[in-house]
Amino acid sequence: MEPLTFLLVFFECILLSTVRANNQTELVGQVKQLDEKIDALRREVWSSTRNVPQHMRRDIEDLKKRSETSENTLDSLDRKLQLVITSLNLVIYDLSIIKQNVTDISLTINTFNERSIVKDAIQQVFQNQYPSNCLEIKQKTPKAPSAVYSLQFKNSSNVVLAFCEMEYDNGGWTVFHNRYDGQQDFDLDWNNYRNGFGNIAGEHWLGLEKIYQMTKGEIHELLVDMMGENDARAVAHYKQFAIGGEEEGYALKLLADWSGNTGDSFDYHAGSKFSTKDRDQDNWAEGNCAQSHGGGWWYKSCDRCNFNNRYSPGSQSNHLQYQIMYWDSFGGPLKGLKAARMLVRPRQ
Ligand SMILES: [Ca+2]
Repeated sequence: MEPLTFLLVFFECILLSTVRANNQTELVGQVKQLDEKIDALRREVWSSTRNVPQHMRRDIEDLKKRSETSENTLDSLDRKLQLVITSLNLVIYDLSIIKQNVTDISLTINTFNERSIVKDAIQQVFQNQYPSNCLEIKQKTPKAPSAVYSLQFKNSSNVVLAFCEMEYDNGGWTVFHNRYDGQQDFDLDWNNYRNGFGNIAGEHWLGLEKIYQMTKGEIHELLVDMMGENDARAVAHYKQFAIGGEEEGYALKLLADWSGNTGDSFDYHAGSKFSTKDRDQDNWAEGNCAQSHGGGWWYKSCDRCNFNNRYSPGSQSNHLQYQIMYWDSFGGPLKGLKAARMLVRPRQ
């Protein structure tokens, strides 16, 4: 390198380092100024905070306390509101029950009114004469409900009470046997079976004489209605049914044209006289079926069905075979029926 060039480079280096040194000094100065300004601001803020007036501090404290009190009050109100909501729910529930009760009462009143209207209509229709059977009531007043009615059988001066079934199979049926809870004793004598016993509106036997009076003038149909295990229902329907008078031993003198959803276990008894424990009219020469089996029935030697024996629903032990209310082709003699009815209606 030439001496001149060397000198130029030397001075350039000195110049550059001088500029750099001046810039650093300037920056340090600026930072210092900023620090001072920050310190001044801090002092100012501190001074402002300390200079908050005393009365304002009390107000702030007071506001704080009020806020806490308000929160407590709100919590208390919330709990009370929950109690009110719970009470309201209970009231709503009670109201729903009351509403249901009012509906029930209203329905009962309507039914009662309807029955009164129907009873009035029946009286007007028969003009103070008694209907001769339930079918006549049903035909003249189709809305007649199932209930107990006064009847006067044809060619008879006696007025009797009987229960009319007005819904099943178009109604018009007179019930002469009804059993469903075992309250009524059926192990009774001849006079009871002839005249009838029990509560006409509940468990009862209408009476052989009445069945005879009903069925002697015109051919009736017979409906046997049974309920077995698990409320299974079975019916046996005979288009022709009649019994003889007392001098004929109230014999089952007409039983024909069977139909139904179970077998015909009554046919075995067709033609048999009625027997009770004090009147043996059965075909068993050595004994009395009614004494051996229970209540009165159209025993032969002895039975394939019996609705007047002991009331004992469900499966039985062997010693009660044939001793219970049963139907041979609907459960057999070891299975007690839960309920049974026998109903008659003039054949149309
Ligand atoms: Ca006998």
